[in-house]
Amino acid sequence: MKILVINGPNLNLLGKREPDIYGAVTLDDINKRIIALAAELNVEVDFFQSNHEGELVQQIQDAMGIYQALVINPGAYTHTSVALRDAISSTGIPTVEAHISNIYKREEFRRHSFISDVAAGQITGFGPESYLLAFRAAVGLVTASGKSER
Ligand code: CA2
Repeated sequence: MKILVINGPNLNLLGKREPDIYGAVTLDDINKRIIALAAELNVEVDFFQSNHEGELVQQIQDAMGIYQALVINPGAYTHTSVALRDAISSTGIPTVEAHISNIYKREEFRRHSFISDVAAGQITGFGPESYLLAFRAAVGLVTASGKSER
């Protein structure tokens, strides 16, 4: 089983700016934790981060036939991107949406996600742990679908 973890704009700054909102843990630290979890669960994992909407769309398209599930934190594109939504929806790859902060406890504009109703589910507000919960959920989805050997 192969799972791709995708991060959108500005998430490369984690641990380097605004630690009061997003914490002191870097994206590299989070990815190391995910690698450890993937080893424990005996699945493969790759990572992709981009600040560019089109690159994120392309990566989702390129994931078809390679990855059985996606974990995505679309960053601010969560609240703006019909293109990302359409990419997830049209590829049909089971996707778990993850957010570090609780998007429902912040500004009103963060309360709407263009991704949530094309994702299998959403995990929001658990800090870096959101990624690990989302990863476990993604593995569970693939296992339940019986497609882990493809
Ligand atoms: O809580 C999340 O994971 C978000 O997806 C993070 C996005 C925000 O626009 C979403 O509403 C919720 C922002 C990511 C920005 O990351 C930064 C990290 C460090 C310093 C500055 C920005």
